[in-house]
Amino acid sequence: MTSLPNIVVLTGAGISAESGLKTFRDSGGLWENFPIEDVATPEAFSTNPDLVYEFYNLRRRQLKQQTVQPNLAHLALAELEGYLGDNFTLITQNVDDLHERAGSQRVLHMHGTLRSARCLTSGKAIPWENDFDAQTLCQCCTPKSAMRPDIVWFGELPMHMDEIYQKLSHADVFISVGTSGQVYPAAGLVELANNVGADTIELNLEAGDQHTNFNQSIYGKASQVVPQFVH
Ligand code: BV8
Repeated sequence: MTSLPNIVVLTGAGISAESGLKTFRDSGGLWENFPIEDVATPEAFSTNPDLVYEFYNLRRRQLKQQTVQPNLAHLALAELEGYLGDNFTLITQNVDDLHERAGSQRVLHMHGTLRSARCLTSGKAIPWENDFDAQTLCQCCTPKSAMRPDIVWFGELPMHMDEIYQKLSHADVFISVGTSGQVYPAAGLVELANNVGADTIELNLEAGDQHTNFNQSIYGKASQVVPQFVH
């Protein structure tokens, strides 16, 4: 019986673009109105917490709009997980829940998630659906402590890195979908995959910053190229 390949997939904002969620660096992207240093750093949170809370409250509200639904790329990856089981690993830089809503069971959100908050006392993540701000207190600690968005900001250690490196060390195939490859350590994962001899494939609208590090690249919209590749 032939063994199934170990496939590791990394997704970025481009996979959610056709679902109506802004990317970061395309024209009209998120960072156009909110420069990175103003909203996605611990320093920004300590100097202007209201702006940072509002940036993530705005994106959480957008995510809950009826028009924002998983697209064919999310669905194809959920199908691939169903077929490969434990031989499939999905890593995302995205903080939306579209992979889960498409049926993906195990999603490694290395930059955190919009639909949780983090207690500043215990560091625990708490499911969170609505807006919150500095006055909203955690229900998990006494005395009630403040919370922060459950997001990994620049200068902070991304989540699940031990598991990500462990899965990559056994990868036969590494597929990158919808990322500009500008943010580390996510952008460096393709080189780790190359180092273990994995076949590396870039599925993106255009060549990302890491395109020379991939064995092959297929350019086009994620909702078209991902299902074609998976099927
Ligand atoms: C770390 C928050 C170390 C979540 C994000 C100075 C100080 C400190 C660190 C650094 C520094 N200089 C450099 C660094 C490292 C830094 C970094 O890489 N900076 C870059 C800018 C150079 N990295 C970090 O700080 C990381 N932490 O290094 O910690 C450490 C070590 C030990 C102990 C403690 C600390 C943390 C990085 C995480 C930062 N958080 N966001 C949020 O607000 O959402 S990053 C942000 O960019 C998002 O998370 C996003 O996921 C990520 C990557 O962006 P993409 O997903 O690629 O999106 P983008 O718009 O760029 O590209 C979209 C692509 O899709 C495009 O290519 C487009 O063509 C394509 N596309 C568009 N439409 C479609 C499509 N493709 C297909 N179909 C379509 N329809």
